[in-house]
Amino acid sequence: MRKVFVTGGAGFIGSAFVKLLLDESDDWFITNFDALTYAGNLENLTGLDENRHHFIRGDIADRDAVTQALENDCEAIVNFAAESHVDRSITSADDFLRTNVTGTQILLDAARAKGVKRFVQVSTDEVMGSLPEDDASFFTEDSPFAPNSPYAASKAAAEHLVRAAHHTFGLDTVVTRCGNNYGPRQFPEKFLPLAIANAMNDQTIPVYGDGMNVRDWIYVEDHCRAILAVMEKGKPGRVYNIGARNPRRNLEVVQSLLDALGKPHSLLRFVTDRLGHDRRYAIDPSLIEAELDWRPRETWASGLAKTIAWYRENNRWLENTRSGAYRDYYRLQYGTEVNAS
Ligand code: NAD
Ligand code: TDX
Repeated sequence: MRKVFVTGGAGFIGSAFVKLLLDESDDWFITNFDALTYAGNLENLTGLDENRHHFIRGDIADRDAVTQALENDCEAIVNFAAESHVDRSITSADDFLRTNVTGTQILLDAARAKGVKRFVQVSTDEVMGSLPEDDASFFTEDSPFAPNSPYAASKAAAEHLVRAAHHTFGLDTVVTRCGNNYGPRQFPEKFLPLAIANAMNDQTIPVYGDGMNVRDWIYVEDHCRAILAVMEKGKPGRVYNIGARNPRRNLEVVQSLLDALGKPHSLLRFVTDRLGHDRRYAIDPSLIEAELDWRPRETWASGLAKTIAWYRENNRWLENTRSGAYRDYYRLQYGTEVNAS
């Protein structure tokens, strides 16, 4: 068995990656290390093969817990664990620094101490800041760092620590930088599942500013296949941008959703803009396409249809995540109540 230590595997992308690994080959044994914050959900992991997947509740910023959980002879650490929501980082950056920065360094130290063969850091396009609105520029692997939110700054800091571990200690590291993921099991603080949940409940959808901000959208399984390709075939020390060549304005995203759900555009509400809101992200994925022969499988239409179908069929999952603390978060963030069905 090839051992992989996945952190944050009870979250949105991490759980999709765990499922993909288990589906792709019988060779993998996964230790899934996750603190189960508000974003972690054991319901995301139901039905997995217990002979090949072992869940440990633990915090990547807790050195002793990491040292205890990480076995020798691991093929790779794949680090998904993070505080991941930009709006929460604007309210308070404390948890972002602890998990995203300190946690990453603790994992890097543990990887060296236990002889882990490869360290995969799951990063984000947001470390490169915002592109100009009116040109056709894209982020490449050589784009300069320019993080604009506390979240992006914490992910940029983590990338610097990964780079330093490679340069100083010769640790085999690879970094992936992806854009906006969508798909099943995404926590409904993020724009797309929030919009789906609200629309399904005939509640208005808050669109920040003028709705003309551009995000580059990718179906979560396509992102996970790219991470797997980088884990298995990426060059040591390299950064790989991941994108499906699918940049879209937020307004267009909501309108497509409402059309697909058969709901009126009158559900759309412009609200006060996010502080420091990045205007445009667009990713050039040429390197991973050429070097690792990776391509996305889903189109925007097919990915969106699958996503909507999943939320329709999993209303219980959605309403569980929208209960309790989510209601307090929503009230604080939007000044209105969650109107569950
Ligand atoms: P998520 O918020 O859905 O899940 C994060 C997971 O990490 C949760 O299960 C949570 O319990 C766990 N976690 C948080 N703090 C932890 C800690 N201290 N120790 C152990 N576990 C902890 O996030 P996501 O959207 O699945 O994102 C996963 C990764 O991908 C993050 O590193 C994020 O920066 C990156 N990323 C996300 C996107 C996106 O569109 N969602 C795009 C690019 C990159
Ligand atoms: O209520 C909202 N209204 C709105 O207009 C929310 C929550 C968001 N938005 C806008 C802000 C963004 O322009 O929609 C866009 C997408 O917002 P988010 O889902 O919060 O994602 P974003 O800020 O773009 O960051 C995401 O992509 C990069 C992930 O959350 C990060 O983890 C990832 O690194």
